[in-house]
Amino acid sequence: MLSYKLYKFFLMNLVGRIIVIVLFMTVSAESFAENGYELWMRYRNIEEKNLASTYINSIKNIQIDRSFPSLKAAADELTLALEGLLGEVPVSDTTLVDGTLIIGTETSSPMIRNLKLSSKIAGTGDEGYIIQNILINGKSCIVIASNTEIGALYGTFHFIRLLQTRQDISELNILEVPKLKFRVLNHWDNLNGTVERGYAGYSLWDWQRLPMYVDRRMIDYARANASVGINGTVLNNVNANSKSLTREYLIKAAALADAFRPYGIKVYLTAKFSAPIEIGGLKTADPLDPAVRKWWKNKVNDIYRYIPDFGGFLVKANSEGQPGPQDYHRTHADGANMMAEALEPHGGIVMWRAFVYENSRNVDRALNGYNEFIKLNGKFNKNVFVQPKNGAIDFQPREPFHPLFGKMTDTPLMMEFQITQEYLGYSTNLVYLAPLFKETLDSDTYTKGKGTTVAKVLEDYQRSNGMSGIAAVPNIGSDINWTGHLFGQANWFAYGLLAWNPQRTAEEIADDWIKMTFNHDKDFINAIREMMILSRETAVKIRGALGLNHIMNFATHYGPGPWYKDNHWDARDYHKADTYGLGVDRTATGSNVVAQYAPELSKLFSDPKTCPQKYLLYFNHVAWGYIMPSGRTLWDELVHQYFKGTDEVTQMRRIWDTMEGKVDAQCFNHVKQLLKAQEDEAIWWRDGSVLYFQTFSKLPIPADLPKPEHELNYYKRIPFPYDWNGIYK
Ligand code: GCV
Repeated sequence: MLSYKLYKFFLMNLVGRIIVIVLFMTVSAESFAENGYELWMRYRNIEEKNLASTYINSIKNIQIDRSFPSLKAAADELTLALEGLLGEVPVSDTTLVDGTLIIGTETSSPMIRNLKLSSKIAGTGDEGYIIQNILINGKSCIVIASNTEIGALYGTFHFIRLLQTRQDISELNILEVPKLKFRVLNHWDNLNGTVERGYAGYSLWDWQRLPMYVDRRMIDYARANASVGINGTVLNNVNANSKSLTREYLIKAAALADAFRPYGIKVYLTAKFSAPIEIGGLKTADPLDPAVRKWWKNKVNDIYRYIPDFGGFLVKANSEGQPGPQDYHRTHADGANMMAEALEPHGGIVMWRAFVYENSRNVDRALNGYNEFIKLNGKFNKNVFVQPKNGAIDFQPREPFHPLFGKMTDTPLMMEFQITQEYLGYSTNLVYLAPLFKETLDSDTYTKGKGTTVAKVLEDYQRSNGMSGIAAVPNIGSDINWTGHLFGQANWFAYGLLAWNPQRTAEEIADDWIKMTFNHDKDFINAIREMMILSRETAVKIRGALGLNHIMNFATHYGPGPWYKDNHWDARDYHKADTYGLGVDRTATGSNVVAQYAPELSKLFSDPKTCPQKYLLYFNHVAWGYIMPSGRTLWDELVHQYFKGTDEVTQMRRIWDTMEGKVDAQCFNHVKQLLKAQEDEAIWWRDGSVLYFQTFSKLPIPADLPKPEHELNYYKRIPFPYDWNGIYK
């Protein structure tokens, strides 16, 4: 009754109508508050008037042939970007004026053909491009040219980035070629819509409504990836479901492939090794069985009928309960080659994961991947990548590089990073991962002498084996801001740019991301960059100081758990705390992981005096009283690291608090709340871990540091409500 009265009042009464309008405007303003959906493709008006008019004068006419799908995508993106950044969209006709932007290939653009740039464009390969200021018939033009349409799209995104980051565009002479050929995202999305280790909602793929309905979000996903050069996506979880290879799901995957194609993104699927049994009706999945081989051939032929440019398979075999060739006493190479042979005629590849370990407390897990695969070096088909994680354990906050890098001389390795923060506080924590990626990529393997960095090893496979690649498990989900934490977007962005060029620095990538996501205020950029760069070291101090790792709560991978144990797993195997000291002896007197590295490194890692402090406890069991480079004992240093880490989170929170008003209020509050949670959790990690390790060291907390507020049991009992295993297993 009341609502009817109100309704009548609003409709009949002039004042009421005004109230309705004001209410509507308020609600609209609220709904237009920034929610992070645009990612770094946030094209806001350039406020610096002079710069904006310089850009407007330099881009008056766009010449691009929209009949090519990727060029149409480039034109659409430019329209969106220029409308947002400059407030107007240039004309698009064939007249040549000062400020003509010409985009395309020698095939799509007669103008580019006439410019005689062939020799320069030839050097850009299949995906690269040039961006250049050129005087054509006395007119100042900008040319984005490439061998392929996708190269031109990448060049267009690069050009837009120049505008977004306010670069001078009057003397451009850019030539870009990706350093790695396959730049892939390995989604861990399940067919039921959940995402393994995904902390940004549910899967993006709407299996129920595909292929009839392809959400606009699929295009935005493709735009985001193309903008940073990602060219492949594995749609489903490595803990695979054979159903994804059935006709029903292939049709759905094909619809996604169609949507992604103009953006240069190929679709890949995970292949469950036992699929011939589960969906093929065979009695075995033995890779040497002719019927099984035939089944895979037919299945692959079928896939290519639906997806003509299908990328290939990603396989997790004989790992964590997944089936594999060893079930039939065959090798990983036997399994991979069977699939590779089926894919080869179509140009597809196999990405065979090296994440295998014996689930036994008697064997150091760090040894397994190397031992299993080194003996198969050179035994794989030419279209097979072996894919190790960046470290030998499991996407830890810090690990030394996987010892296979540099050692698999005859089989190409494809790096696997993790963008989703499985061990880094999910999407609650702000941890900028570019420094982690860089640390691995820049690590010197010494395998072909000093300077044989992991990045170089990856890149060199292009020359030696004709293929090179990198993959990462993304942090993307159905959350409105895609990644759960707004700053998680920076990790997706950074991965893409580093996959394109591992030489880029974490700092310059952070700068670009901040400018594209937030604003151009110098103080803001400096402070936020500093906070981002610091964030990874901070996370390490709290979750894996001095080379510790895998000491989280095992059930959830969230929160501290150096005390954790169940029937199969004991955190003590990963830290080996005892009354003598701390750390895992992986030298010759221990599990001898050091022997898997080049002699230079093996020697370095084996001696606590020469072992880099960041890997000290990964390779050595060190006495509590050992004097560290700081002059403190190991015990005091460890406790100091924990306290420094939590202080740094507080510092991050305070930096952000000063940014109120400099970023959109909704974004500000989102990050503010999460940083507070991060601070509380850091204290949980710190106090719980310090008190636990103290039960072994029996030493007091250094006098200059405060004592934990509670007893050890308090920290052990803190529940974590989101029990991942309970929900999804
Ligand atoms: C996809 C870790 C994770 C698993 C993941 C596995 C893998 O063990 O906890 O969720 O499974 O790595 O990379 O295969």
